[in-house]
Parts: sequence; C-alpha cells; structure tokens
Amino acid sequence: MYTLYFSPGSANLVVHLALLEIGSPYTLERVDFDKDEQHGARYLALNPLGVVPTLVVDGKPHGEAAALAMLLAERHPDARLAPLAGSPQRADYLQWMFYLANTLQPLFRQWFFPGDHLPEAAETIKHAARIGIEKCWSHIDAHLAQHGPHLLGEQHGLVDFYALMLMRWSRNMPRPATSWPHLAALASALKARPSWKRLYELEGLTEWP
Ligand SMILES: N[C@@H](CCC(=O)N[C@@H](CS)C(=O)NCC(=O)O)C(=O)O
Repeated sequence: MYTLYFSPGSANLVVHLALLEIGSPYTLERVDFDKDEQHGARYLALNPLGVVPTLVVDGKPHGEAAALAMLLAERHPDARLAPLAGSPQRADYLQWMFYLANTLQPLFRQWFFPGDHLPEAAETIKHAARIGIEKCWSHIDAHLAQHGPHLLGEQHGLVDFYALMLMRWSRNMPRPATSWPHLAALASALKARPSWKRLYELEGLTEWP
C-alpha cells in the first residue's frame, strides 16, 4: 500500500500515472498550496524540502518524482513500465529518465519561478528557460522521428509518462511541446489511455485533457 501526497498537476503527476498503470492500491493526500500546507510542520516532517510529491512506501516517506516513479516501476515489473536491469534497453531508459529529470524538469522551475534566487534577473532567467525548454523539445522530437513512436521505440513506458507530464506543463508557453509533431503524436497516444482519464478525475484536473 502506498500513500501519495500531491497537488493537482504538479510533479506528482508521473508518480500518480505510474500507480494507476500498475494498478496497485494507494491512497491520496492532497497538499493545499493555497494554504501553504507544503511548508507546514506536518508536511515538512514527511518532506523536509516542502515540495510534492511524497510517496509513503511501507510506512516510510520518500521524495523526488523521478526516483519515486522508477522505484514503482522496479517494485512492479509486471506492469512493464521500465526495461529490466540487464536488458538491452536499460541504458536508454536510464539516459532518458535522467535527461528529463536533470535537464528538462529544472528548466520548468526557472520558467515558473524565475525570481526564486535572483529576483532582479527574473526576466532574463525566464527567457533563458524558454530557450532551454524548446531546445529539449527539439532534441526529443528529433529522437522520436528516428526511433519513435515512443522514447524507447515500440513499447510505451515510464519515460513517456514523464515526458507527458512535462509536456503538460508547457501547455501555456509561447511554444508548447505539442508544436512539435512527434511529441504531439506521443501525447495523443498516451492521453487515450484510461490512466489519463482517471488521473484527471482523481486530481480534479481540467486543462489539457
Ligand atoms: N525535484 C523535485 C521537485 C518537486 C517540486 O519542485 N515540486 C513543486 C511542484 S511541481 C512544489 O512542490 N512546489 C511547492 C513549493 O515550491 O512551494 C521532484 O522532482 O520531486
């Protein structure tokens, strides 16, 4: 049994999708950002950084969306969300997971919160984040053109769900991810899955259905 602490549409989304795809029982706990609950003592005891997601696994809280999604894939190999250790696609899987987590996701933080560390440079930071994000989309789209339709080829999996979460975050940007044809096709295919509809119901999402 798992407990996922979430805020609608936030970095928990990939973890939530993984749980739905796996079909394992879990409970949801909403962290209300409007009430700043992520910085309250109760939540900080679970996640000292005050961010979502937190996933309680066997009674112990853990953070970091990419790590949590990978942990779930590992604990539930029957769901085939990730190539098994030692399999030929494992290196590609790890490479894409880390690219999304290390390169693309942090740029979104800069896009949404450009004044976090240096308020006087917020405009420049936001502009740079946009350029960086678009460069990533071009890179991923070019890969999909050659090796798609999914990031690892024929079989969809965790890396695609991770990319889907990040694509969703770009929906109101000047150039959303779906401006790139192969990313748009990937998003459409994944959104047709029952897990996406269920996720929207459970997190109360409406935009970018
Ligand atoms: N590296 C973390 C980042 C998590 C993160 O930044 N979450 C955001 C929502 S997408 C958050 O909780 N923000 C609340 C805040 O900063 O107060 C992860 O991937 O889990």
